[in-house]
Amino acid sequence: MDKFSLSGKIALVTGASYGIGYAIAKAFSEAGATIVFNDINQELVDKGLNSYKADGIDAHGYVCDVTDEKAVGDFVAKVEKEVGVIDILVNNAGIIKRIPMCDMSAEDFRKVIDVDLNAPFIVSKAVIPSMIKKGHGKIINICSMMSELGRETVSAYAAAKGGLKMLTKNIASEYGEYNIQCNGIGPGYIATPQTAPLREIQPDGSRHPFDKFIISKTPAARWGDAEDLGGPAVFLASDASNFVNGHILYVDGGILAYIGKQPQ
Ligand code: NAP
Ligand code: GCO
Repeated sequence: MDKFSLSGKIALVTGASYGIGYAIAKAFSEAGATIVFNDINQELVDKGLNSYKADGIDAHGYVCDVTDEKAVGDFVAKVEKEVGVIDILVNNAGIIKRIPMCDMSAEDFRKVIDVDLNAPFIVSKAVIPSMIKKGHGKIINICSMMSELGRETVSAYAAAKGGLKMLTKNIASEYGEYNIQCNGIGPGYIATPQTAPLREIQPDGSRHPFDKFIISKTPAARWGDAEDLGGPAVFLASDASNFVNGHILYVDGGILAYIGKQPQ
């Protein structure tokens, strides 16, 4: 079982003050890793540090906008000086803008692409050289159901997450010979702040229509919890997955396998 241990490893999880990133970082810590995370402002980093401390985790938090290539380069250099070379990178930071495509501005479209696709490229590019020197590395890109499926109002997000699936495969192809494995995790519908608008209780006290829709489309008949992603992430970050490369592991309760429950 030592193959699943992350002892002695330094893991960077981007955008991990809360949500899925936080849950993955917590699972990594429980597997022995040293946790480094960033968020977009000091308030969020402080919030994250307090949460990690409350969970008994001595995390290292930094302010960094993952879309800013120079800031990311400076951030990674600072981490390497203050903590050590990054062994595991999780490109988790992400945004979504739910707008019908023909109503969406090019600026909004570009912003989603910038955070959800360009940033994983920027951060991966910043950490790979040291992974090559060290002789190993793990990169995990947080993809989505929208890496495979479309739906109304998420054109930019789906384009970004579809692109992230192929960036994952390309990093795997280009850097596999250096013992760097790059894989993706495709969460299903997870109960986090990002999906809170889709689960809001209606004025009459009923569940949100989209909430009921997702329950009908998920064999597990529930939304995922961020903690459901911890184990799969530890697997992809550990030596247990050293021959897994370019794979997108869907952690979705079975959504992609299921046509959906017949309406009653
Ligand atoms: P979330 O609750 O919105 O958290 C995203 C985190 O990323 C926030 O801390 C956010 O900071 C940070 N962030 C955003 N832009 C950033 C930037 N430019 N630089 C640094 N940090 C930035 O989202 P989540 O639900 O935990 O999702 C995390 C990842 O999983 C995202 O990539 C998302 O697309 C993906 N995902 C989510 C679901 C789901 O159902 N929740 C399913 C599949 C995939 P702010 O608070 O300032 O925005
Ligand atoms: C949406 C949701 C989804 C989830 C996730 C599903 O509006 O459809 O936000 O996109 O965030 O990506 O895997």
